[in-house]
Amino acid sequence: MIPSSILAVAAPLFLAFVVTACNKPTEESSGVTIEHEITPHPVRVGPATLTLRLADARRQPVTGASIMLEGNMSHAGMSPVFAQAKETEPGRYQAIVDLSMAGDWNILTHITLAGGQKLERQLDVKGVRAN
Ligand SMILES: [Cu+2]
Repeated sequence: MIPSSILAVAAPLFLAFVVTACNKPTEESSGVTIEHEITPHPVRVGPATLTLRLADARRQPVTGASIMLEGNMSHAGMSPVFAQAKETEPGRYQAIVDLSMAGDWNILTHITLAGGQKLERQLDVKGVRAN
């Protein structure tokens, strides 16, 4: 077991690493599971609704988290799109992300739990269709 004081120090460093090397999938140390769903399906250019469900190791909803989304495309030279998720029911968070171009996107999910712990998760949204 790693003492929690070390995790508290390591978490911000890990966050910085993820932001820099954003193709690495994240491994959670918190036991929090994150399920996601994106609509419409298939995804098209324009506003997409991203729904995230957070549950703890006992499968209870994780409430009171603050979630910021950052959408990036796989090519260089395009500025990211940002969205803040709202908790629509306990443990369920929803955001509208404006996918402004057809192609492959990834959505970096910055999660701050009620206790201050930060998590990162990257979601691939490939093949967004032109309207
Ligand atoms: Cu683009």
